[in-house]
This record gives sequence, C-alpha cells and structure tokens, in this order.
Amino acid sequence: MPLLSNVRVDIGRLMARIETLGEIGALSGGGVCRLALTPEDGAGRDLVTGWMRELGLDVSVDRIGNVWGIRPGKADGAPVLLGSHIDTVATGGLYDGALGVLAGLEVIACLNDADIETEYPIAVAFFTNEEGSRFAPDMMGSAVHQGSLALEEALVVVGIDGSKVGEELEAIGYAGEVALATLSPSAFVELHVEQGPVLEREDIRIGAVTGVQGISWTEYTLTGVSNHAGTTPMAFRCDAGLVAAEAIVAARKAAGEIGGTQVATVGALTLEPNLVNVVPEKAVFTVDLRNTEEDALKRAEAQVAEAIHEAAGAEGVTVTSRRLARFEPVEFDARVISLVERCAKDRALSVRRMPSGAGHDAQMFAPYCPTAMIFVPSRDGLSHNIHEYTAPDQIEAGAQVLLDVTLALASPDAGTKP
Ligand code: HGY
Ligand code: MN
Ligand code: MN
Repeated sequence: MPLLSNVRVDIGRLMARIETLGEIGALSGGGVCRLALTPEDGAGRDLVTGWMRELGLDVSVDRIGNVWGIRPGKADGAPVLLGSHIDTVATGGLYDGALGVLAGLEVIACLNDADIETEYPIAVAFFTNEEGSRFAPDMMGSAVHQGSLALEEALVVVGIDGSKVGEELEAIGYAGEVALATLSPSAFVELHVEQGPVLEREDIRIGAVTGVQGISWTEYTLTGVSNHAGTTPMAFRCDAGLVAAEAIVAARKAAGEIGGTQVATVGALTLEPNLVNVVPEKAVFTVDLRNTEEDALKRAEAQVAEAIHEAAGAEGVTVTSRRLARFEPVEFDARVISLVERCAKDRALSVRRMPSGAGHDAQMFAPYCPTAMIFVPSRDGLSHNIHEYTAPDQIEAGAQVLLDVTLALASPDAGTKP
C-alpha cells in the first residue's frame, strides 16, 4: 500500500522562510554567520519561535536553550520529532541546519492547511550550538538534552572568543526553564543538505542516511621559545610554528595512509606573538579526525598524536592537548531508513543509502529512539562555505519525503511501517 498522501509541500512558502531566516546574520558577499549564542543566533531563534507560535505549536525552551514546538495528536504519547539547528559556522550557508527546522515547520503548515489531525503528536525542534565552532563540542544542546553532556559542564564552556556558554545563553534570553530530556520522541527524522558531493555526482535526488561517522576534535598547544628571526641560528630554535606545520602535514598523511572514509582537518591555528620578525613561541591548533570505523578513527588519533609529539621533541617544543569533542560512529534505525527509501520511491525520486560525513543532532537521539536522516544534494558538494546551495526543486523533494515519512510515523499503525 503506497504511503502517499495527497498533501503537498508549498515550496514557495518554505523558500520564503529559508530566505527570511537567511537575512539574519547575512554576510555582504553571500552566506550567513549566526555563531551559536550570538545576537544573530538570538534573532534567528526569535524569528523561528515566532513562526512556531503562528503555526499553533506549544513552544518550550529547556535549560540549555533547545527550543521545540509540539502539535498535539488525537492520542497522547511521544511525538514524532523533526528539526535540526539554526546556528551556523562563520562562513555558513542558508541551508545547513535551517533546512531541517524550516521543513519541519512546513510539514506543520501543510497539516494545518489540510486540517489533518495525526494520531500522534509532532514536534519541531532546533538544538543549541550544533556547530560547535564557537563553543566545543558540537551537538552541545542535543548532547545535553540526551544526557551525554552535563548541563553544568556545558554552561561553563569558554568559547574561542573567551565568552561563556551560560552567560551568552542568558544574554540572548534562551536560558529556559524546562527540564532537560523532556522531549522523548517516538522517532526523530532530520532533513539536511548532504554537505558533500555524492548525490550530485551520482545524480540521485534523496539520501537515506544510514548513520553518522565518528568525530574526534583535539586542541593542541605547542610551546617553544620566542626569539629573534635574524640573529637566532636555525639549530638554536624551538619554533612552535614549525611543529604546527609538521602537524598539519602529519594529519593529512595519516588520512592518506588509513584511507577508507578517514578525513583529517587542521581548521584553526594561531601563532604567538604572530609577528614577522619573531620565531613563534606558541602555536594553538585543532585537529578534526573522522571515520565511519571506530578502530580506524582510534588509529588515526594515535598516529597524529605520535607524529606531533615526535616533531615537538625534535624541536625542543613542549606539547599539551585537550579533547574538544569525541563521538563514536552511530547507526540509524533500519525501519526508518527503509521508510525514507520507500517514501522517496513512492514519489518516483531516485534514492540511495549513505553515511553522513558531518555530525548532526540526530546522532544524539539515535541510541534512544528510531532515528534517520534525509539528505538532499549540495551543489559542488559545498558546505561550511558561503556558496552552499541546494535548488528549490531539490528542497521540495526532500521536504515532501519528510512530510510523507512524518505522516507514516505519526499514523495509528506507525509501529508496523517497513
Ligand atoms: O562539524 C560537523 O560535522 C557539524 O557541522 N557540526
Ligand atoms: Mn548541520
Ligand atoms: Mn554544519
């Protein structure tokens, strides 16, 4: 029996919401910057919660600032959860995170227009600080909600700008009252742009996401000796900058040697005193390692750490490090993955199964409730880039699959769906 309902998403309405949210934190050359808990994030939150209330949702804000709206069903019980995040990286696009939240609101708007009362409630949420760029770790809000990160620990995290999570949350007015873990959904489905090149390269419309790869973020601090660039013979230097450069090469080398899905990135690097005529005394940098296989990820962590310590030892530089984030690979729910595939096929949309290279709030819910994600293509595979783009017809296809999957999960026989 096809799952199709005759309810269709209104892509004009959805694109209007995406563009309106994209005006908040808009960058002059395109793209957006709504770093977590900044005034821009606060303004985006105000806009989206306003839309939640206009749609008649019962809105809650919990103690780490996660926000969700609930549309009741005929029966009480655990809601089907939709959503994602609205914070962005500093060179963000219009779609990363925002698409999953606003497509969730589009599902609600369609049900309201069609006067459909689902059997079970539906919730649409956005989670605090999914990106982790300003305050590590990423997926902070959903991790705190699910209990894998203590609220007290999260509130005292100091950001890259020296600010504190708890203070910034208060400043934007989203230190909510609602207890954590209040949302215990019956299922979670997150629509997201792929942020990679696979769907576009294979000309496939929908990704039925099977899970999320493991993530390891470490910050290294190297301490050498500042010295005169002109008078210090090369053999007498303890150059922290040199060791940082060797670390970047070592990370790339480890990814090549381990192969498979292994990726490695040194994304943030600062030198002190960062002056043309001074041998760097200090280097602080981050290493982001990811792999779908936990053992391989552990090998990558060990190989990079060993290379850094070896290079530092040879240069007379000391090394300290601190873990910023660590998530093991996560598998999504077979039943929900099949449902995504089936709904895509019922809409005559090409679909393929694939893992997620990026982290998502969905991975924090996967151990607790049937969870899966829906991907739509990213042009040129770009994301965390102001030129991030997904065409309206691609967004429409993803939102329609989200609507169909949601209707199936919120229906009376939800438990028997494939
Ligand atoms: O880093 C990530 O994978 C995500 O964008 N937070
Ligand atoms: Mn995202
Ligand atoms: Mn992102």
